[in-house]
Amino acid sequence: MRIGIIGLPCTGKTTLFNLLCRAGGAHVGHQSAKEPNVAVVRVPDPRLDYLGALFKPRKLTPATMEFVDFVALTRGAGKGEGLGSHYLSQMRQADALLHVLRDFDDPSVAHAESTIDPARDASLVNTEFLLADLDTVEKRIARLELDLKKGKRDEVERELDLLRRCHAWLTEEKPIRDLPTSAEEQKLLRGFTLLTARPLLLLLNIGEEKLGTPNPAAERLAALVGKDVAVSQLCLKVEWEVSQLSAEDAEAFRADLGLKAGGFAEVLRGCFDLLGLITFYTGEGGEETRAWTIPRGATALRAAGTIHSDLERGFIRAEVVNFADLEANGSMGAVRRKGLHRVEGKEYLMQDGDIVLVRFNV
Ligand SMILES: Nc1nc2c(ncn2[C@@H]2O[C@H](COP(=O)(O)OP(=O)(O)O)[C@@H](O)[C@H]2O)c(=O)[nH]1
Ligand SMILES: [Mg+2]
Repeated sequence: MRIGIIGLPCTGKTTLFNLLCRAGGAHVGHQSAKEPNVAVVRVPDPRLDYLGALFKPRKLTPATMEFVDFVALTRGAGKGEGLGSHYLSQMRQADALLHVLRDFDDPSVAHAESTIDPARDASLVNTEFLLADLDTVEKRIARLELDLKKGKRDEVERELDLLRRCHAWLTEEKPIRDLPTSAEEQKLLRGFTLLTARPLLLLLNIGEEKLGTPNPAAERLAALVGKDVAVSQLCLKVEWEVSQLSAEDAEAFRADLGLKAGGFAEVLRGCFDLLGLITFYTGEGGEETRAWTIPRGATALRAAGTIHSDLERGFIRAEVVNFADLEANGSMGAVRRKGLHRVEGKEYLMQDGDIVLVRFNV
């Protein structure tokens, strides 16, 4: 899973990125000046720690998420101004977008717009994405119409029909994530890599003075929450300060400010939930016990494919125990004696916390 951190200049994107690196012990990759920074962040996971203590594998591997610190978006990016199209095409590779919105007032930090207004900024970036998507859809329609003349029929017509619906939808300034589609069309849509089809987390970077008080900006943004859109808030400046302290001091500091305990790891897990990801586990009695990430609603077959393409190709069945049952009973043996283990087929919808053994043909 790759999460793209986006936003206007000086909103706190890089601060967030650095925090995630600290929280998750990340490996940072940086290819060249034109490429954004990438961090592979280990997702803190108490359930995995529990499994590690129980299964005693040689290796315990947490789920990871990639975070990309994109350059700032600016007005006109959607029409390809500046390096707009280059960066937008990189953003299309992200599975989800995390939009950092400035909601702190600090005269010493420049702002791209003249006032602090997160709802306006959210809609500004949304507009650029709508324009960029319209452009993508128009180009694809033009290409497919040519194909049609060359005599390719059924498939092309199906795709054209969907693209024309996308076009009308975007023209009405509506994001593609809200477009009603069939499961089959969903698959086609994924191939279009449209920005407004991506799940979106709006993260308000609030000023210290707003900590612990009701935030009108958050309430206004709440109106934007819908399918695959969530809103969250953080004071990145304070989070950064806390991250510099020892664990003990950090807890005291958090208690003082009335901040949620548990640190930034908690927030990372929050993103995870908001973005509709679930975790499953493999490796009872093996060399390695490992946590994996898949979207909610993914099938056992897809889970198998996440582990290895061989498992997807040769899939026979999945043997499943849910973590909650394991924790309640204390051992896999006890779970089996109670008949709480299950045998599931390809179409089984994976549940968060499933511990899976995939049987497959080589
Ligand atoms: N006052 C205040 N400053 C912040 C906060 N978050 C970030 N900054 C400052 O804003 C500037 C830009 O932050 P940065 O993370 O580099 O923004 P980016 O351009 O979005 O990557 C830096 O000087 C940060 O120290 C915050 O919550 N409050
Ligand atoms: Mg930056």
